[in-house]
Amino acid sequence: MAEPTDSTRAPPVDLYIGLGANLGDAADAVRRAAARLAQTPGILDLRLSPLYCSAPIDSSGPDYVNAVAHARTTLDPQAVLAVLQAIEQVHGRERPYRNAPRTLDLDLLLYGRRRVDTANLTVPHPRMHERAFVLRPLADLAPGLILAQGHLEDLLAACGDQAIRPLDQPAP
Ligand code: A4P
Ligand code: MG
Repeated sequence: MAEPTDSTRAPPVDLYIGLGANLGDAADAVRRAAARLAQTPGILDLRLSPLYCSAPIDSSGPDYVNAVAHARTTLDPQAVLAVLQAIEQVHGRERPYRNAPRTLDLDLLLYGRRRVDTANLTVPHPRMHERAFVLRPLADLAPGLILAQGHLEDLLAACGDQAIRPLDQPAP
């Protein structure tokens, strides 16, 4: 069968991915995961936010390193999830229990304006709007973004009790 022409292919979709780690060299894991994502066919023009240090939310262990990446993608949401899980595996991710400390966690936050609700994938990520460790780096990449729950900056202001600081800023 003939390859579809470019005009039959869907245009790339804006993709936001949350990156987090709190075991081992977490900053290195986040940077290397972003580099792997950037090299993945179908993931285009990847930009990584600054890295942040954040206290665990509903989780345990050391502080997390968190960031958000923006890219454009020609992959469908399930294919993106498969890419994220493959990269987590390369980084030795284990899942002893929910919200356990982790060498690397990659979450599909937003896939354009698409909503996905299947057994293994919910998009937008159902908890992103209440977490400073997602909203703060997201605001660096997409200031003024409007989520279903409201304006990004308003949602971030509502998370004022969650401790987060730029990674290069010493702890108070
Ligand atoms: N899954 C469904 N939707 C998605 C999605 N949009 N992106 C499924 C990625 N995965 C999605 O994920 C469990 C299942 O969720 C997967 O099999 C996938 O099919 P997981 O990564 O194995 O488990 P998890 O990370 O322990 O659970 P979950 O629900 O992803 O946890 P959260 O809500 O993401 O929270 N505190 C700080 N400071 N920084 C953090 O990064 N992260 C968490 C994890 C908690 N506290 C944190 C941080
Ligand atoms: Mg996860």
